Amino acid sequence: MGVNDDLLASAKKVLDTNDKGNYTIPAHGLYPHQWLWDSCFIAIGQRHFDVERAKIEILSLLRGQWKNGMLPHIIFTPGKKAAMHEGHWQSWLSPLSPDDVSTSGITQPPMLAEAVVRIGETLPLTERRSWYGQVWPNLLAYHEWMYRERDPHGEGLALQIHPWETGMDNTPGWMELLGEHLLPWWIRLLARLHIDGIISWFRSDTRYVPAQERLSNIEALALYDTQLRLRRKAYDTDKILDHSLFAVEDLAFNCILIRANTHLRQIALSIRKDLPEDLYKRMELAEKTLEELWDPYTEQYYSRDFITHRLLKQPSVATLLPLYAGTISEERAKLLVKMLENEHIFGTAYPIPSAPRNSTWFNPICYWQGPSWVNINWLVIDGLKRYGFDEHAAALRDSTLEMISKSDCYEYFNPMTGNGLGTKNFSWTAALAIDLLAKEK
Ligand code: 2M8
Repeated sequence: MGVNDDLLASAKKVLDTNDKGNYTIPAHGLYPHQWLWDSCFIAIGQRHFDVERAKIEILSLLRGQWKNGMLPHIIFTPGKKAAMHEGHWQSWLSPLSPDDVSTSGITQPPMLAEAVVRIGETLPLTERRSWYGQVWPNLLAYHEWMYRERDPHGEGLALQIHPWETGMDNTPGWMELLGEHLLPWWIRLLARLHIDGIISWFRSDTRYVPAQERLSNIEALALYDTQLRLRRKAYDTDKILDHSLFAVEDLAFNCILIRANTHLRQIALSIRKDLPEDLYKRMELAEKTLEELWDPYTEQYYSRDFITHRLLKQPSVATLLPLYAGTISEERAKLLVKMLENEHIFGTAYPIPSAPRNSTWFNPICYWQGPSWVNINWLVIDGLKRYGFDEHAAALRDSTLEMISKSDCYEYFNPMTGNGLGTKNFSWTAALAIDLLAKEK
């Protein structure tokens, strides 16, 4: 067997191990529930060997949809206690939550349309249309919710109310923002007195993964405190924004949404559905508003504070995701590719570091503050190809596969050495390895 066959076999084994029948958990121990963008990436891999199972992965996400259209970021496996569990979220506090499953009260990057289309690509035309028709009402309701609730001023960008919604939990920009003025006094006091070590006793994530590879105690507390504030408002966006603390327009999230909008339009065309006019307009506006996130001085895109409209100029790998959105000019795409090549920024032995090497935050082993992540690489590879940077895309695909072959399906990787970090047997790494291998043929 060749190296790629070995990788394919071990990746399939990971997905098998994490398969709960109708959905796949990201990993045993640390992540025993169903996560939104994880399942979308998982289905993108599953479609290559069992397209019916891939459909089920997506349909099982839809069982968590709230009455207002929101897709929650977690659907809980009953009775499983982990760092995240149903009692912590209490989604039943909201009348909009689904009746028969417990979920979180926030969303995650909208990868759903991408997964739906990738599954569709593997189906013959008639079956593809019936697949699109099957998920259409839920998909449309999700996008309508996004613009109705998360773009209340009709500006074209969706806002996120918790770092967990962006999927990049402790990315430097969020930690800087929380640290600036959003932390309650008691967390500041713990930090100042250096007694946050006691928090380690209450953390379950560091039982599975070395503490230095996860968020710091203060960062973990900050995220939990932000979550409790959302729970107190029963996850009602209006009430949350009244006393808004964390409210950002995340660059990565909005790039994924713009790409999802493109897919939504194509799906609508293929099954002869009309998009509601208001949604259509919002989707067009989104592409224009993305350009407001461009900073001409540093020549890159950033996330933005929802309230003040200040650009949050703490660079991260999100900087490259406008390539995936696919609506920026070729000129700007070239500038982003230059950053990807630059060895002082993103050009490591095993790219792409989640925080640039020249950032004061860069830490090659800490979660979203330096390690390379396979899902982000996958998004960037897709974007590079669409802008015609085929060689860059192939090089990134090869180094990504090499990193996984070398270390196995870890959650994230040291960008300097390619060593695996976080939890082992991680589903999206496995699923996207399968997808990248399929594209090699
Ligand atoms: C991580 O996030 C969860 C909270 O949602 C956690 O820290 O417990 C992130 O890497 C996120 O992007 C991912 O979806 C999730 C499950 O893999 O884990």
